Amino acid sequence: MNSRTQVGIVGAGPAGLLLSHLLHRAGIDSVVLESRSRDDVEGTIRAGVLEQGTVDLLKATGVGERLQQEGFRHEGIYLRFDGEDHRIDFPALTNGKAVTVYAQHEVIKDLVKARIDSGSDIRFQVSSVTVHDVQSEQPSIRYRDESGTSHEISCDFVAGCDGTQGVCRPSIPAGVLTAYEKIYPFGWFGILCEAPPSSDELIYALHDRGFALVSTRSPTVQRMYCQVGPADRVDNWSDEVDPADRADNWSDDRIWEEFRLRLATADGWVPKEGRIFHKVIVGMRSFVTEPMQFGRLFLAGDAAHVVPPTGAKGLNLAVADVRLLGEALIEQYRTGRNETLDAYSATALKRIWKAQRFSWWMTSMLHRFPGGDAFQYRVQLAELEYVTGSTVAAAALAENYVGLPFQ
Ligand code: RFL
Ligand code: PHB
Repeated sequence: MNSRTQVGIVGAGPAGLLLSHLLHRAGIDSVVLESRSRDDVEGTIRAGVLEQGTVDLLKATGVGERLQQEGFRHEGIYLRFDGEDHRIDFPALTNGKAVTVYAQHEVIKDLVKARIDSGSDIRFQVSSVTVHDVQSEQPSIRYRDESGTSHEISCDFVAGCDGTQGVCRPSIPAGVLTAYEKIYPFGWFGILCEAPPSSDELIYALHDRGFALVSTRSPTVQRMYCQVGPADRVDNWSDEVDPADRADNWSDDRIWEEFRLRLATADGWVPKEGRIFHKVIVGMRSFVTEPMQFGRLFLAGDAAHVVPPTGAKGLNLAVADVRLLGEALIEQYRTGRNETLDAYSATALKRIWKAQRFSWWMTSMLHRFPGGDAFQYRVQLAELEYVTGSTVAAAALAENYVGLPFQ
């Protein structure tokens, strides 16, 4: 079955859905193809921290209502080391900016609803997606629907928003892209539990036993992570590792014991415990592919780059990419001019590399590295002392955490 649209979008994650939304507002048609079901897409637990610019964009484009009601504005984070907290005050250091804690799957629900309410075309549970003729004026996407029927959509442009395991990037011929990658020798063990918040703001802790993070989702659901070693990971790096094989390594008692140890303070802080209902092990890597374009195929979000989660940047980068790509496509349709679209990759990569640097730096400062190098650990502690003791150093962290300007 053949059909036509203006922009064919592969992937209904934050990048694909938001791009479709931005294009729709400018009167441009798109079709979003997603391999998973709507329930799956809306139920995947991932990010939680939205930059100021992400929040402003979602609100300004009419998908920020629930975010405004249910999201939590956080005006700082704590860096905890040597058993003491040191607060980074975002508004004071960034001219009033802050972040909002609002789960990624809630952003997804808001975007899917907006797309469906406006009658737009999202096709879930598709398979065998392939992209064709992206170097011509008339690219196309082929796929099979849930019943196995083959479809072909011809379009003007294709947006590869299909994440780390997608098909768009691998469809680009060998030799066109350059990949830059760094794999870290540890992962994060993440939990969700039913408990009240342990802290009013996120706590990023460095302890002799490794990193720990106290985050939150709501007054009744908390998100916490701790660094785990290579022994807890599978051999190959993977985005999300099903912890089933290692769940026996991590009983609930062991998890709470580890959090109590790593987060201990001189004045006896302990996390508020509750039933753990979700466990995941997340691999840690930095990855960038350049350029983010091949002919009329444009890559955005995790399809083009990945950051370790320590800087809370992945979702925010996906949003920044499609903001830029959306503007460039809108300009192309309105004026027929290609300059902004041709500059998409170079413009996006400037900010992406800065977010890569920040995520790598936060990761390097806050984790124990295997090998037990005592010198490196002392330098990390000195860096934390410096960042929390110097206003300019604290401002550099705050400026990056709340999000660098879009352009
Ligand atoms: P996604 O969200 O992976 O969406 C891609 C979509 O494409 C679909 N897909 C296909 N569809 C059709 N055909 C194919 N062949 C397909 N292949 C794939 C997939 O099913 C999926 O629905 O990519 P996108 O849109 O680029 O968004 C990226 C973000 O999801 C990601 O960067 C963040 O979750 C990263 N991240 C965080 N980012 C933040 O900004 N702040 C945070 O606090 C934060 N915390 C995190 C995180 C990621 C984590 N994990 C689990 C990796 C915490 C964690 C634990
Ligand atoms: C989260 O709440 O999932 C979260 C928060 C901060 C991070 C990473 C993940 O840096």
